[in-house]
Amino acid sequence: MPRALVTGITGQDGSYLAEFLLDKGYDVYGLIRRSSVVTDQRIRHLIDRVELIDGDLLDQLSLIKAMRTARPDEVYNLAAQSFVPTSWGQPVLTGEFTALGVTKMLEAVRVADWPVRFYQASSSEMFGKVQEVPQTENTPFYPRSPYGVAKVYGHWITVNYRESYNLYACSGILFNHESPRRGLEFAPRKIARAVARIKLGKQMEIRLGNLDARRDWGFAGDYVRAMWMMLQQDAPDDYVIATGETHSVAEFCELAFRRVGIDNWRDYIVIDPALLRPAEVDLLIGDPTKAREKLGWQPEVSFEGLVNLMVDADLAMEAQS
Ligand code: NDP
Ligand code: GDR
Repeated sequence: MPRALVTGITGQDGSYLAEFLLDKGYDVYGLIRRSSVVTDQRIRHLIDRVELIDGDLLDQLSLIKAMRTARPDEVYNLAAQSFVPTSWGQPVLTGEFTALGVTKMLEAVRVADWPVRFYQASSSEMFGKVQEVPQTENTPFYPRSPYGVAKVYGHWITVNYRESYNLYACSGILFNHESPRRGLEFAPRKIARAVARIKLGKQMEIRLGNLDARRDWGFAGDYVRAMWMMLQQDAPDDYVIATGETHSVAEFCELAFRRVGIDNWRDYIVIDPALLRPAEVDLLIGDPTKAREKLGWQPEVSFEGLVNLMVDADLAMEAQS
């Protein structure tokens, strides 16, 4: 049985990746950090099938121990401080987790005395103020937040360990991907949940920031498949994972409200200046040609399909609570 160690297993992507790897017959180990509250909601249905190991990206020795316990063939480094606005409030912590945490995980992989393949969760936020449209693996980076800057470090240290130590290390440059398991603070989930609550009469309005920002949004379930595919190739490489379509936050709102039969959606939106960012990423659109041609990867869920599945899931959840 192949063995995998997933950092960030309690997050959105970690939960989908763990399901995917279990279905493929992997022994799945997940790194979990201590908390005074329970953080395993997204993987509770898998809890008897995965092995959780205590550890923290900030603690080098805990990562080395996790490697020794799991003895993985593949490491998926998904753990990070992943919310962009928080990165302005806590830039140092974001750098420690999201940038230096990658080096700590790579060091733990480097000292292992068996072959390990490594995946780093890089981000379209590295493109920031985009230098080219659409963005490819060769588009220069211009990050616009401490989070984006930290991810650029994580990307380059992954490339550097590949070149310095001949590690099988890949950087997946993933564009925004969403699901009903997305954190409540991210725009698509915030909108889907609010629309469901408005439909059910539990909420009157949605407070949002920039409605004009455009993102290339896909479904998380499709994107974790690409992570695995990257580690099954003959040689390690970096890939853009995206749909190749871009939509505004306003379009997301419009479709979400339409799903519940509300056309006058703008009447429910309140623009809150506190939600605007010090520096915005206005437009992202990825070119997934390399992933399609080399990995054979393609997304299966469309933009409208994604909006609908998220609103439907939140409607079902809100109707019960
Ligand atoms: P989430 O925010 O849902 O999950 C983050 C995970 O990291 C959680 O399991 C969290 O644990 C864990 N974590 C945070 N800090 C530490 C730490 N110091 N030590 C150990 N674990 C830690 O993120 P996603 O699942 O959405 O994203 C996964 C990765 O992909 C992240 O690196 C993100 O930056 C990146 N990414 C995400 C994209 C997206 O659209 N979703 C796009 C591109 C990149 P806990 O539950 O304890 O908080
Ligand atoms: P992003 O995702 O910053 O792209 O990072 P988010 O959903 O937070 O923002 C997308 C866009 O929506 C605009 N926006 C709002 N955003 C939030 N969160 N809340 C609001 O009320 C709101 N109103 C408008 C934002 O300004 C922005 O333009 C996500 C994260 O998962 C990162 O970890 C990942 O690397 C990138 O996607 C790719």
